[in-house]
Amino acid sequence: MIAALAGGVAALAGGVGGARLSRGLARLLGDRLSVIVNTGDDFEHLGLPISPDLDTVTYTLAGCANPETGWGVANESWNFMAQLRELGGPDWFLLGDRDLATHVLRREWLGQGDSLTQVTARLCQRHGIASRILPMSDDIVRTRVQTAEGLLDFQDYFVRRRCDVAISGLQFDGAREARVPAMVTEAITAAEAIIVCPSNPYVSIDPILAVGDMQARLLAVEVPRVAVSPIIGGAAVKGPAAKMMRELGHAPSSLTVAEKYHGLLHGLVIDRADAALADAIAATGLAVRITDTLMRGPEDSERLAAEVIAFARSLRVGG
Ligand code: FO1
Repeated sequence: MIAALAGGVAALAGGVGGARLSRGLARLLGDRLSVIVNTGDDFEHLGLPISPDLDTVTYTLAGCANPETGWGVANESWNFMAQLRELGGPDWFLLGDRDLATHVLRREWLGQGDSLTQVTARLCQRHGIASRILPMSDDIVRTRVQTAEGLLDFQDYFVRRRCDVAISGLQFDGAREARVPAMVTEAITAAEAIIVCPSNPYVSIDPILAVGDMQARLLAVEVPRVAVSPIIGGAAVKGPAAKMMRELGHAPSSLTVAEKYHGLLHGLVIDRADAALADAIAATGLAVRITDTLMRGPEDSERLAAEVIAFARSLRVGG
């Protein structure tokens, strides 16, 4: 644990890269970390409320995430899927037996009147997680992908279609009317730094920024706001971020990430492989920190988290 940043850190995250940096931040900050998580990927499947990014962050912080996929639970068994298949049920979205318990409990607790924030807090408590994992909203927001074949629901595009169709845009249905939960507002207000994790800027971070007055709230606090680029050497560490950049007319690079976050950030952490872009990124007005950003295991996560915190603390903001 480090004594710096006593007021805490608010991190914005979605997906595996976001979860892995959150893991490092959690190891350093414990209950002084709040992770604000994308719920635009959430959907209802087989009558169950699935929150993939919340669960990925929760399992990763609990140390029980599947290390190969990044999502789902380690040492999973697949009896439910095997039986579902045998009975002719939809088998394109894989729900492991252990993971299934999370979705069933979420259904139960939401049905009893708990908010998604409360459900997530209960799951965190049972996993022994000291950090706060906070859905970006308790209201329903759904990411939809604009393609030549029409509008696709996010999981339809991402999992069923394996991103096999070019995208022309994204929309976050319900985001404008959605409210920022009180606990998210408190986390942002108390934070001594805002950290945007190396998540996909288009489908993980943009939905968070689109919720109600989230962006205004983030901009209102005079603390350093830094991001870690999810792009290394022109490629995404995981997922379709680089492909999306190309399809949306941008070169897949950390410079594109810098331009995408223009106005939101004070600094960007990039990988050594992209050191040649540092001057161009600095010219956009951002401070730049160069380091190894690939996170293979918990030690990498912690080292990168410590660097990101030190970088944020080195930046003078406001006043
Ligand atoms: N991703 C896949 O590529 N295939 C799956 O079958 C799949 C199942 C799944 C189940 C639970 C869960 O929490 C996540 C799951 N994911 C799966 C990952 C997930 O849908 C995406 O990685 C995120 O939505 C993008 O961040």
